[in-house]
Amino acid sequence: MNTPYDINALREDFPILSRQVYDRPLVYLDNAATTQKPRCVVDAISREYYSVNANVHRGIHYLSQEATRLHEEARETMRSFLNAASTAEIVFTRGTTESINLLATSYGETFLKEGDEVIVSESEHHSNIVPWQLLRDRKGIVLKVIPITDAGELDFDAFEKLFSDRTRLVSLAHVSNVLGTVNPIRRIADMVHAHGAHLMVDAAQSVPHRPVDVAALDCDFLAFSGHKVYGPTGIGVLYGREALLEKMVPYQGGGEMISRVSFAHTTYERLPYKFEAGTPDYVGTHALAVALDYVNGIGMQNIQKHEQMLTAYALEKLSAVPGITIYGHAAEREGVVAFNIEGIHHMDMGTLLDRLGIAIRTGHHCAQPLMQHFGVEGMMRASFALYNTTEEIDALAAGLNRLRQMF
Ligand code: 7TS
Repeated sequence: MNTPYDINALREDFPILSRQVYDRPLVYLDNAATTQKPRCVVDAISREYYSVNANVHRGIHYLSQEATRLHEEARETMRSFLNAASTAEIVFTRGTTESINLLATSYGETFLKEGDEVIVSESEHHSNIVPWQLLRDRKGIVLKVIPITDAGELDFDAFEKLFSDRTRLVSLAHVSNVLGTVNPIRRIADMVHAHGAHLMVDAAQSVPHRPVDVAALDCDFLAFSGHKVYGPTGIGVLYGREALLEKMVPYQGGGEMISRVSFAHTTYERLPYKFEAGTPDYVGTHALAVALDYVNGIGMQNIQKHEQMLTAYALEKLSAVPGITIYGHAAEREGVVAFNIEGIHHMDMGTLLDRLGIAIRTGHHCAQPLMQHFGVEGMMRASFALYNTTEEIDALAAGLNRLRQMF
């Protein structure tokens, strides 16, 4: 296998990859759901709990100051990772879902009136659909939907026609969690800005797989989850342009986000703290920074090259499985391959593959409108990470062939 790094050495960093399930070596191909964690990330978590732990931003004592330093250094790591202009633009959240809910609530409350329009696409994850529907119920906004082509790409002619003088925000995935399609965000940002609207990017499936630079993309907001990029669960980021975040009302109220409180009047903290009510997951932020340093150590370009090779290999191998339908064939895609096999329910196949030690995702992938587009209830999905190998894809293809003959 021609990889830009020593994959066997690197797999050693992930202890879980050498465990067995059902007495078979684990083949973990469910990375779009969550990635496994390198030892350095798990160690950072235990090290902080064992030797640093104290609440941040409030203690005069040594431990609190050290925990605060790790937490704020982590914010700088996120800023640099995304190439944001300032740490004021990096809001810590629980993950992509919370980031989008924060945006829908705060942006919606601040900028949107009844009849204003938000545009999403047919291939969004539910977390980039439902928060906007909740906002529609609260404020009477209009939600418009960009259709996709059968290749799984945005239909740009239809997209252009959706804009009106009431369009305020477009919210789109950078990479589809089902089809792997990469949306041309820079081109979209130019379109959106030409119409005087703002662009939110759901980068849950791009940040783990390709360099993401908010300045180069020229997006106004961007969200990602730590657990999909080798970091811990329960921590994520909302990036927002400072000038917009500055105007937006807070999402939640409580400690940390205030400047002065009295019963008559409360003033809010400066950015980004205005959006971070309550004790933050300061261990999670530090561990996520360690994960991003780990990724940077390998090199995002190297990871992307390796995963592109795996994706091409998987598309070739899986295409040869009789009766297979692979969904989407976008010109630019990341390491996600969704498929069905004629006559076999995706859940049955997933259950049997699991018995062979092969972990894939089955079901609607939190994208039911996309399932409706393809006229299916669900799909199987294999998704790759920096530690996957062509041998694991061979195991998947062999498993599919073997099980298909059984049915
Ligand atoms: N947006 C996209 C594009 C996603 O793929 C996911 C999670 C989310 C948002 C939500 O992220 P969370 O960390 O807040 O849950 N996607 C998947 C998946 O494809 N399988 O499991 C979770």
